[in-house]
Amino acid sequence: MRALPDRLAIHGAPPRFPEPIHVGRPNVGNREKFHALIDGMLDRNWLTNAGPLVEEFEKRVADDLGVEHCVAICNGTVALEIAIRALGLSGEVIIPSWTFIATAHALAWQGIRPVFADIDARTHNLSPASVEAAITPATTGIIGVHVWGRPCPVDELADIAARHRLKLLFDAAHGYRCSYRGRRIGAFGECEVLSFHATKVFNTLEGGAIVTNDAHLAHRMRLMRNFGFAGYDNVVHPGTNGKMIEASAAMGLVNLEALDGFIEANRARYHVYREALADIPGVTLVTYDEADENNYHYVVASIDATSKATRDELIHALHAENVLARKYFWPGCHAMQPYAGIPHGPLPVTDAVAACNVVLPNGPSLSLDDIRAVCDIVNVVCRQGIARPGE
Ligand code: T4K
Repeated sequence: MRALPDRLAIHGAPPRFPEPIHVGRPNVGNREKFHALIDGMLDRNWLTNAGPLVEEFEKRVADDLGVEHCVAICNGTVALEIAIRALGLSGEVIIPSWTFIATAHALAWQGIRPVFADIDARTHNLSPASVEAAITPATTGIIGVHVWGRPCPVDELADIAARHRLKLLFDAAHGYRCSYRGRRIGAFGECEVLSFHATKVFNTLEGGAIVTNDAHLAHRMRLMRNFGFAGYDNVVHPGTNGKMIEASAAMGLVNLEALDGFIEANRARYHVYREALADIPGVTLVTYDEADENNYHYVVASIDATSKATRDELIHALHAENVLARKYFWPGCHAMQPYAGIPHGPLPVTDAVAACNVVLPNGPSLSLDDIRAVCDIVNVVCRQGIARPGE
């Protein structure tokens, strides 16, 4: 039986962790290999514009995910913008409100209205019924988001898209090395968009990519990420600057080699959380389906009314201990200032999840004992509550 802390930092004890521990600490592979790749880049004096490292990175990612084409982009948000434009979306596009704000911004930035649909309480992914109810004559597409790396209901969304002649793409920012019914995320819909931001399980410093089996779409997106240039002086398409730089591809090549280890470390820590949080009243972990491949990057819990502390009280107590747990994606995109005026259907599950969700730190930079210590704090706070004024 573990001895639980008898005093917490919110009550004046020193914080359990001397330095902050974060949800999104970067995973970094072999430094010597990274330095060697950077030296090679400097020797060639070729820093960006479809250099050899980016080409190699695209090939490796496409092979890894089992897709024909990978178009590397400077970040996931610009990758979304390019994919949306390349697919010709306009008018209204249905997305979950329960996603990182970039999914909504990538549409609104291009004059397209994001229409928010509700999610499933267990998986936190789009509810097909809510998507279908949100379709109007102005709808041109659906963006499914594989939230926490849990796959969307891909087949149901594909069926809705086909019946209503809508484009279907996926925001797979969380979904690298996760699978849906045995097939790796990356090959679904017209295309899927990846993020390799520093805080993702697999990072390229900043970075993103669009993966697809559609050769024409990939060709168009390659033009679009490079100002529409098809050779010197020959602009054949409207475009932007969405290129990935060589230094990012170097980081990507090194991290792809190390990815199995990152995921194994995540998985081991997720299982410690699962076991240690299992019997705490009011605390429920979002679980991963072991029949599928998962990257276990996000450890997500909900704190319901049977806990003695509210979600916000728990986060307050964790932050005092230097555990920087997050409320991703509170309060939901539909309630964020730029989108608060957009009409939407009922979002009861999104609102309920937003009120109780907490994302806990994970990753190889934390030891298993660190994770146990985080669980001890959750245990004490949620069983005992924290003293409120007047108590
Ligand atoms: N779609 C979805 C569903 C997404 O989740 C995202 C990004 C996107 C699209 C867009 O992809 P990108 O354009 O970003 O490629 C973070 C990330 O910035 C964001 O990439 C991610 N989703 C989102 C879920 O989380 P923040 O603002 O909450 O976290 P941030 O960047 O402040 O980092 C969190 C903590 O990690 C920091 O407090 C400290 C630590 N950290 C961070 C960085 C950057 C480090 O220790 N080292 C670092 O280098 O958004």
